[in-house]
Amino acid sequence: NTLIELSKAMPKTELHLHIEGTFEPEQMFAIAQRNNVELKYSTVEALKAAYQFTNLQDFLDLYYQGMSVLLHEVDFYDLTMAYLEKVHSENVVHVEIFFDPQGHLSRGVAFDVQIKGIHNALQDAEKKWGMTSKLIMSFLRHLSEESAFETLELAKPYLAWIDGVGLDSSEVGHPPEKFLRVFESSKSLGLKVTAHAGEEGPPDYVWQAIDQVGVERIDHGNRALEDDKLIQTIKQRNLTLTVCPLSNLKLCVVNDMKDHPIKQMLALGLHATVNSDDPAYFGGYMNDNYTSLIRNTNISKEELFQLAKNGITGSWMAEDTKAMHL
Ligand code: ES4
Ligand code: ZN
Repeated sequence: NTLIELSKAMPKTELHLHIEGTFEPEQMFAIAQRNNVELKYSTVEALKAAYQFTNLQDFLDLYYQGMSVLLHEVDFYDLTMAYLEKVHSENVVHVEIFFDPQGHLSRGVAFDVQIKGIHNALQDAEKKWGMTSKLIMSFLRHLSEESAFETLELAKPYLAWIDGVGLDSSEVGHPPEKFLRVFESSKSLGLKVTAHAGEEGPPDYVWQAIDQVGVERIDHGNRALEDDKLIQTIKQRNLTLTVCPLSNLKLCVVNDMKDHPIKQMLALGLHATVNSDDPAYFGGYMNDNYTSLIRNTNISKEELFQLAKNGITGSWMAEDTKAMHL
């Protein structure tokens, strides 16, 4: 299939990627062993067999378990470098990755341990391959505003390494407005702002993200399509949607890849992009996401190019760097 070959060869960006969601079972067992940590599953096969989710929470329960073997700086380095090597081989030239500091702080792993490991891997990828990156610290929305503020405080010595803040974890019941003040403080520190919205949560959460929080991007945004006025507003404000096809399928945000709304988003003039979210859990990395769209929808070459272009324009690269890629 020439479209598949084309999508593999295109230079791509990844704008929605949780580094803890790149934890492949084999690597998880290897790090568990060297850290003398016991996993709830005794084999790689048993763990993989548990990757059958019907919603976001099913997945998150396993995701938090999986990351519990990460203890030392080298663990964060190895995790990040394995991901970067993988996507370098897929012609990804720029990545903007989330990490969840609170998922590690709660287990006694210090902020500096986490960020040093991740940052050093990002730096090495730039030295080795010229792959550029941004790092986004994400607040866990099922935790309190106070906990998010404590996390922001811990990040202050590392602001030179952090480009923005995000909002992830269990969406329903934890609207963006819960974190309005944390996002205001983040912005005043010079951080960019994005949030997961409209993955499982209603269009109103997307409205809150854009009108109250003032996000520069929307992560997922699928349910924005239920509200015509919201669609027009997202379009008028040139907001990028970081869409995650295989994630949507695995978490039952869509029932069939044939019904994936990404072509509809493009037709509406929305700036949709293709991303892998948590590739180790959702059945594929960047190229697998494109391949699945090509196999299951009648997506055209022009649409594939548009998605890749949107990944450049919607990134947080400097404007002159974007121009170089376009
Ligand atoms: C996530 Cl797919 C998704 N949604 C919300 N929070 C997350 N954390 C990691 N992956
Ligand atoms: Zn996500």
